[in-house]
Amino acid sequence: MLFVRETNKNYAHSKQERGNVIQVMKTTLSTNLSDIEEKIIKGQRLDFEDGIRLFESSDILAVGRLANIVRERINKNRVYYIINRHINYSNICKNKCKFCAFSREEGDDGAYQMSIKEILGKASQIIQEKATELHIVGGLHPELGIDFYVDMISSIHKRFPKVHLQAFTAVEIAHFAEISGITTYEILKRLKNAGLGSLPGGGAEVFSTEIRKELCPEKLSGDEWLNTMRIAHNLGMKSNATMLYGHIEKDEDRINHLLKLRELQDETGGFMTFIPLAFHPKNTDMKNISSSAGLLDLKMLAIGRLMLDNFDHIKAFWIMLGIKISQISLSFGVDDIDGTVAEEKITHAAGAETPEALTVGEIRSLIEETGRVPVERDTLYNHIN
Ligand code: V47
Ligand code: SF4
Repeated sequence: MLFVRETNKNYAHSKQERGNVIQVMKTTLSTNLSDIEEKIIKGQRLDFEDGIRLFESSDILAVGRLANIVRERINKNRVYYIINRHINYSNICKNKCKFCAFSREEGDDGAYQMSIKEILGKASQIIQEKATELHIVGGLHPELGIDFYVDMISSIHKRFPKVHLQAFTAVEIAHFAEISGITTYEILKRLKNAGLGSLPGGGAEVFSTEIRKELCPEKLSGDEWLNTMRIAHNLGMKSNATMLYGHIEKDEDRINHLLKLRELQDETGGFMTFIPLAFHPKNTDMKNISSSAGLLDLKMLAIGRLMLDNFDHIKAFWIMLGIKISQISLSFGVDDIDGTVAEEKITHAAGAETPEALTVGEIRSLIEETGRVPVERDTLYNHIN
């Protein structure tokens, strides 16, 4: 409730003021973006150079207004949210990504691995919350093979057959294949048969080989991430896509990342939503880098909307962006604000100051204050009620 009072104070004081903001947005398109605007209005695809120019533009309202055209063309005035629960089942990880404050070695202080019984205990809270999705991700355990993960998914699926299980990033899937000595295709088929519904978008980071070498050399390559998603899509499973930004990447790395996602989407059509993830430096090996500023957050979302013309949805993950930027992003290309989340460990280990959960009432209020219409969805974007 505190949150609702605070947003009432800070944003969208009256319809008149909201109208003024919209008017400013309509009249500030700088002429050097007018050819890009023309392409957008005609529904033409933007290229690498267009993307770079959008990043270089200091006219954030113009970039936002362009993204808003596409956003309203695809999703009208709707803002999607989901009642979900995150379960980060273990922080034990054999990798040491420089940007990660979550992972621990086995036996370290604070290292944990939930048993299937504990995971079922966490999952059972969805009943009173009326959640439709469990979002399950964790570290790369150096010993556990695929049987543990198949058992995890089938136990949850048997107990809660109506709940959609969105679990395991492409990084975890590739790790299960390696440690179990079977193909990625076999891993995904076994998990799908056990009840896995879709894959979350994590682990993509930035596809650039140089940046991965610097930040996460042990992690699968960008092409391997994309290929894991290709296999999942070909098996009939949908997935999300992310990009970690606000660290050492440059504009060209961001645009190349988006173009690779767009290319795979042209091929498979299996991505549901793009989620730019704002780097949180606290407690990581990169704590000298400052957190991304609001301007970059809004640009990432808006340019994601403009470049990914074949993605239906752009999500602001409020846990990482903060509630205020997430609310404003609804005029900068975003049509999805994730969900109630309830317990998130990865960003909070890296210093996120957001709460670990929002109530449905809080989510709906923050959407309604922007003049948009909140729509509860399930994982696959079917409308609920
Ligand atoms: O894979 C790790 C990133 C991801 C940090 O698919 C960090 O709907 C910021 O993928 N600062 C996990 N990010 C979270 C994720 C996700 C979140 C919400 C929704 C969806 C979805 C996916 O978080 C990791 C990594 O890329 N990450 N450390 C950090 N310090
Ligand atoms: Fe492990 Fe994922 Fe953290 Fe990298 S980002 S250290 S793979 S938990």
